[in-house]
Amino acid sequence: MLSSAFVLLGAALGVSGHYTFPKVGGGSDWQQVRRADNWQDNGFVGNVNSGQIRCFQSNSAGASASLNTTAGSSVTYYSNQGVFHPGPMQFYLARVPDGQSVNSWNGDGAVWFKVYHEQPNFGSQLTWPSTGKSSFNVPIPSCIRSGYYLLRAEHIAIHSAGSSGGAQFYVSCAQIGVTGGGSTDPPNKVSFPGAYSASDPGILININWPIPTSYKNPGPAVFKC
Ligand SMILES: *[C@@H]1O[C@H](CO)[C@@H](O)[C@H](O)[C@H]1NC(C)=O
Ligand SMILES: [Cu+2]
Repeated sequence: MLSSAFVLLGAALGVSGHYTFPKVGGGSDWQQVRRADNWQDNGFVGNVNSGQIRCFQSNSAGASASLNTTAGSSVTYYSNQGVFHPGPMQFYLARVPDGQSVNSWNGDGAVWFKVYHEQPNFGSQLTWPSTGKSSFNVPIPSCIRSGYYLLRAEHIAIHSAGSSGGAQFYVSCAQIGVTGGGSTDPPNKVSFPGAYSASDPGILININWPIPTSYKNPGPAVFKC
């Protein structure tokens, strides 16, 4: 009785975390996605300088499997429940260096390039294409090299991002093998942590007043072949 009252209170105040991104393709939860530290509590990363901002892991433990896909196709990434906070979905790829294993590589260095981010619709309030969705099609660029990659899913919840540290990052990394690729090594890659600053305009932002008329996605531009 008491504990359920606390759960309700937590939900009403929005203090509890809310979703994970545990699955890709036809797999099961945390099979091809590395088990994130929030797998039980649905929590979020609040500090952009934390090591957890990369894959929401403290240990870089590999997944038990990888999902193979073809360059130029797309991968479906799933959340465990509908995304309901306002804010952008974003996806990044990082290629596992030759000679290293996708099961143990930790994603260190300026190796991440963005393959997707969403923009809101502007009006009397911002609305986001991701709201209510629990599956997301991630485009795998046709020109990138074949090989293994980490695919990083991120939803940045900005409902209380008007003060520094208020944005909530829901993150996980899937292991994917890409076949049929080209020879392009995307430019301007970034590191995690490092890609974001707490004062980035898309991270420190009050979406309630005044209602923004533009939104700058955190991180680099989306890579296009
Ligand atoms: C999966 O992708 C990797 C990386 O491109 C490749 O080496 C491997 O042969 C692929 N596996 C299958 C079953 O196609
Ligand atoms: Cu929440």
